[in-house]
Amino acid sequence: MIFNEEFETMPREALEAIQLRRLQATVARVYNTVPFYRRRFEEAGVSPADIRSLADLSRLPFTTKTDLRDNYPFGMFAVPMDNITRIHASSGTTGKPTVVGYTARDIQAWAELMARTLMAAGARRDDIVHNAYGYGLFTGGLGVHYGAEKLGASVIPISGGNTKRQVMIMKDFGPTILTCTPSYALHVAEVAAEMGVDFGDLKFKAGIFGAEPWSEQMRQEIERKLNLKAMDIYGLSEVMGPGVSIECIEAQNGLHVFEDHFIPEIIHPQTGQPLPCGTPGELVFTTITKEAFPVIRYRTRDLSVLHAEPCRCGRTLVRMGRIQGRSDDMLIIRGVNVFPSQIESVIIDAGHFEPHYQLVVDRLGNMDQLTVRVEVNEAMFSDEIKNLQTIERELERNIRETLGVSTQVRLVEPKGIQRSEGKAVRVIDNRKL
Ligand code: DLL
Repeated sequence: MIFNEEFETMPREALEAIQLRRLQATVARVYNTVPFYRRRFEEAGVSPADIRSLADLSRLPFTTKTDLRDNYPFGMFAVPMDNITRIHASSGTTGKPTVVGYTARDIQAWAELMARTLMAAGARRDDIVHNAYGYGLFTGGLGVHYGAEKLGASVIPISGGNTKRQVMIMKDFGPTILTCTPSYALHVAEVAAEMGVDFGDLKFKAGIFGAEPWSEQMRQEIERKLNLKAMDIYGLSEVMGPGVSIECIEAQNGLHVFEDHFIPEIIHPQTGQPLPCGTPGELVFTTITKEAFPVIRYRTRDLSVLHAEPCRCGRTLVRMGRIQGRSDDMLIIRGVNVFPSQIESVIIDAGHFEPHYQLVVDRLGNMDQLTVRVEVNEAMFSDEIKNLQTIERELERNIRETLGVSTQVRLVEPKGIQRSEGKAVRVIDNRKL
C-alpha cells in the first residue's frame, strides 16, 4: 500500500516540474536569508536566476559538514528563531554536534514522509510500532514516533535500552512493527533467547532498521532470528532525519528516495563530478521543501548508487542502493581500501560466528595491522582449541581472498563484544592516538 499515491507514483515529467519549481524557490530563499549561502554562491559566480533547469543544480557549490560546524549552532537557519519549533543534533564522534532546526511545517512534512516510510515497509493503521530508536536529540525516536501517529498506528515510545523490559513489553503488548538499529535488533534477539522468549511466538511482521551500516547477510540473520521482514531505512539529521529513503516490502531491493522533497545526486568522491545512475559514488542531497534548515548539495560521505528503473511496488521514485560505507569510514590498510561492511559479509558467510565484531587498527612501526575481533557462536565455543584455531586461520584466509588484505583474526567468547543500544561501534582506529 502507498501512503501518498499522488506523489509516490507521479510520472517522471510531472515530478521533475515540481522539483524544479521547489528547487528554484529554495535557492532564492537561502540566497536571501542565509549569509553563508549568499557568499558561497557569489564565490561560485552563480545566482538564483541561473537555475533554469534541474541540470543547473550542478552549478551550485557543495555544502559540507565543516560548513555546518563553522556556523554552529544556528548560523545555517533560514528562518528567525521564533519560527523554529524543534531542534535536533547529531552526536558526531568528534567535536561539536551538528545542529538542525525545524519549523512547524517542517515537522508536518517529516511526519508525512515517515508515514510514507512506515507504510512502504508494511505498516498499517492497525499496527503497533515498538519504537526502540533513541528519543532525544537523535532524530530516530521522534522521527518514527510522529510518522506512526500520522499513519494512525499505535506507537510504543520505548526508546533504547533496558532490553529485558523491552522483551517483556514485546511479549505482553504484541507489537507488530519493530524500529531500531540493526545491531540493537540482534542484541534484543539475544536477550530474548536468554529469557526463554521465542520470536516465533511474538507478533512482529516487519522491522525497520537503519541509522548505521549493515549488510545483506546481516539482514538474513535478523530475518531468521527475529522472524520478521527486515527493511532498510536511511536518513541523516542534516537532511531531515529518518525518512529520506526506505525499502518497499514488495521488492526489498533499494531504498526509494522521496524526491518530491529531496533531490539526490551521486558524485565522484574525489573530483566532485556528478555521476550517472548505476555508477557508485558519494550521495549528495538538496532539500527542496525544508523551511528552517534547507541544505544545498550536502555531501553525505555515504557511498551508494542510484537506480532509475521502475520498481514492482508501483513507486516511480528513484532507488538508492544499500549504503556501502562512508568515504571517511573506509580503512586504508597497507594501501588496500577496506569497508567494515565487506568484512561483516565474510564473517557472517562463514557460519561459525555471531554478527558481533570489531575492527581494531594499529600501526606497528610503519605497518598497519588490522585485527578482526569476532564472537564465536555457542556451538563453536565449546569446541576444542585446535578447531578454534583452524577457524581463525580460515577466516583470515577468506578475508584475504575476498578483500585482498591480510588481517589477524582474534576469536572472542560469546557476548565478549560490547553491545550498543543505538549505533554500534565497529572500528577502533588506534593510529590516530
Ligand atoms: O541516523 C537518522 C536515522 C534514524 C536513520 C533512524 C535511520 C533510522 P544521523 O545520526 O545524523 O541520522 O546519522 C546519519 O547514519 O549519514 C549514514 O552514515 C548513517 N546511516 C543512516 N541510515 C543508514 C542506513 C540518522 N540505512 C548517518 N545504512 C548517515 C547505512 C546509515 N548507514
